Amino acid sequence: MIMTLWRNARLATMAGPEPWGWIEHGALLTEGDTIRWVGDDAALPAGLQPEREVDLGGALLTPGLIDCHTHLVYGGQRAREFELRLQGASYEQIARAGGGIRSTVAATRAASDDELFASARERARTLMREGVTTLEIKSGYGLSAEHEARCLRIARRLGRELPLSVRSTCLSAHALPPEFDGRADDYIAAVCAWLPQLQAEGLVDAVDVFCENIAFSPAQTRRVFDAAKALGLPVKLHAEQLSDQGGAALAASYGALSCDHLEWLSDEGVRAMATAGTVAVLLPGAFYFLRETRLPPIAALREAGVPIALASDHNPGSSPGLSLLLMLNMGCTFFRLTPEEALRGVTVHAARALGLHDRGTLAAGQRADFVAWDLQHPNELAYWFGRNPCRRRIVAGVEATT
Ligand code: DI6
Ligand code: FE
Repeated sequence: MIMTLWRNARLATMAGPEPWGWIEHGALLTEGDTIRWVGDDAALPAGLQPEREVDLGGALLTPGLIDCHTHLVYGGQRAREFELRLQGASYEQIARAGGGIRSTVAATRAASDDELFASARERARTLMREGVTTLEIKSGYGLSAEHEARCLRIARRLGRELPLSVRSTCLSAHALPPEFDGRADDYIAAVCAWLPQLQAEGLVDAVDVFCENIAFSPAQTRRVFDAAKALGLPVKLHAEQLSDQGGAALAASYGALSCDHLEWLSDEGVRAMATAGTVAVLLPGAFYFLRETRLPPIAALREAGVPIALASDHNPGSSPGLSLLLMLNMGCTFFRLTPEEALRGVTVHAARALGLHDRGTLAAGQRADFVAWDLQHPNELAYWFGRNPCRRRIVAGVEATT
């Protein structure tokens, strides 16, 4: 395996005791797709003999960014709904009137595989251009065995065809499809019944539920989680986005990887997440676009030592943005995260929210996913918005283009 020395860089390794895991005159040695050594540029241990050297010209290097919560595969768009909301309709009203998620389900079912793939690939590329190297993609706009499988296959295909890792999450319990009107429990039974097929086809890395008064109840969430657990699949939850359903504590009792949104999270939910080691995934794009005013309990999460991640939540209804860097900025402006917490939120903690232990820091043994930025200091990642300082993206040790 070829060893490459990437030198003359300033490293925010996000590992070790230093703020940012900082190494001022840094270098990094990769062997194939793995980081072999990270340290001072002048201190490469004798015995490690790189075949190739790349001078990074003093660039800032961070771990590859991880967007740990997206709904990237869908048909159509919902700009008209945005107009209606601007005229006073609420997200909940639109959802209850059969718009919202359901309208995207209709557009998704009507789209061909190639159309769905092409539109999702374009979105993935936009995220990648800003340094994303790992992306989670949820199903949840198919809402039948056939269409959920189709969307998850497209997510897998993106991972095969792009220089990008894709983790796919089954969110079949996202909304009630029209053919199950008034029969939510029957729909949940159907979801639990098709989950083993999706799993057998290798399409599922985790299982998610939208637990909300406009979606599924805690009791229904439990049934989906029981089905996931029976298959050995990890769970995560859209919890406490619009109301406090006690979803976070429920998810934590299943050892959930993450609970996401959390604007209405209670103290009890915070404690349960801390005990279970569940990651809090904050989604400032949805908070912004739905013009929410209630903040997730950041101070309580910090105090309890709950790891905080940030993600785009890209979806056509509540967060149509495609910039993870903007989420760093919003995580700081809206949620008062520090810029260092924000970067942890899209590296180490995002990896953990996906159950991945081989990425998120620059350290020996980790996957060689990293980004070179045209920036002086890592705090600038959360500072600029509408500017893309990403210069090079290295995925599994290979310089990638988008
Ligand atoms: N919460 C959200 O914010 C998105 N899904 C979810 O469970 C919204 C999805 C949509 O409106 O299409
Ligand atoms: Fe979401």
